[in-house]
Amino acid sequence: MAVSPEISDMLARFTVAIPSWGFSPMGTRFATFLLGDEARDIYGRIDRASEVHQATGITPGLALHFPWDRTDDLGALGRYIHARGLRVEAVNPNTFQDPTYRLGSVAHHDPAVRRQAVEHLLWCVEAQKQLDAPYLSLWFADGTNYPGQADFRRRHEAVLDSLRPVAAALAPGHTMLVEYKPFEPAFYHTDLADWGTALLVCQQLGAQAKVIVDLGHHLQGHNVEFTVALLQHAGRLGGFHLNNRKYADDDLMTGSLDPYGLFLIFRELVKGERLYGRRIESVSYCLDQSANVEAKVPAMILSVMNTQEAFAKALLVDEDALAAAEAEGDVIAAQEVLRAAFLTDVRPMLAEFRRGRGTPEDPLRYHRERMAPARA
Ligand code: PSV
Ligand code: MN
Repeated sequence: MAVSPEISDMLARFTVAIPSWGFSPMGTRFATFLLGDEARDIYGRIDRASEVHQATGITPGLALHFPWDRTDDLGALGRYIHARGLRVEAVNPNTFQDPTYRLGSVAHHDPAVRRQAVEHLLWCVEAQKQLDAPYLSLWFADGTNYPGQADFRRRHEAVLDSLRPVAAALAPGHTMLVEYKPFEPAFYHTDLADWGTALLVCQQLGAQAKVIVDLGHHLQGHNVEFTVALLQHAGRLGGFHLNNRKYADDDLMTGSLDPYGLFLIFRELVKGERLYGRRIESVSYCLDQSANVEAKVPAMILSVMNTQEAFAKALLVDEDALAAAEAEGDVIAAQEVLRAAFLTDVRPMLAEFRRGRGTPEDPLRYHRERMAPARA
């Protein structure tokens, strides 16, 4: 299949960031199975992200999580990352592990705990500047487990008060991403429960605050592509945490269970650029998955391939034909247009695209043949 200049240009602008935490030992509440490819420290995590980039050619960005990735010398960390042809895409603060955060962080009833959380967030803004990471990616485990445990409105105001100085400290051009999640670890309510709550908070924090959509953070049946379209329409779509869910925040490999859903999300993004001028690279795409029974590097590579294929299929959607079908009220014709794009085998097109850039035509095979034996 010949790659048109427009498609080739959009493929070239599409990158996926790799989360450092995805290479750490992972488990469920029941067990952690070690396969031997887990990284021991941040340098091992960077090395594995670099393997993913060598195989895929589209994953130069790295998402760091602090304090998990903390080192004595951020400058040295940045140099190590750059020396491997990578860059830092996102800095993720962590205000959910310290024992003081048992009842929350930025929404906590105790101002001293909120101050501790804000200090860490501000440290992360400095790290973001030093590492030149365009995104500060925020997720808070804040919430309650029982009715009456805390006052919703007070907690909402506390979230805003805590985040205002953080938003004010951002460098020009940098973006703060606000992630929502309806439950876990809090099970009665979370302070940033859904895209509406996240949007409400972003609207109070200024233009640099945008919503990040983690594909695993919706209740059953949620129409994610609708959320994506509306957030983009409001100018508040900041990024994605890519994974696949079946029940909840399962963090399975992206595109492994519901490739059609992923395609529909990318269709909205591609349409956003083609029809509304919102460039696809103005949004951050970052994997956020956890491999419990599969090897981590190939799991990342496969997720990147699934993501790139869903994106490539979305590039093939005939929006003119869809608009005509809508104007005619022809529901079946609209289905045919989407089917035509989704059922296209884009693997030859992507192989050609990769060949043109001098990157491996089949990333997973490349990894299996060239890189995996090197570690064994
Ligand atoms: C929370 O479930 C989450 O999706 C957030 O993005 C965290 O930063 C990440 O997982 C790792 O715990
Ligand atoms: Mn996430």
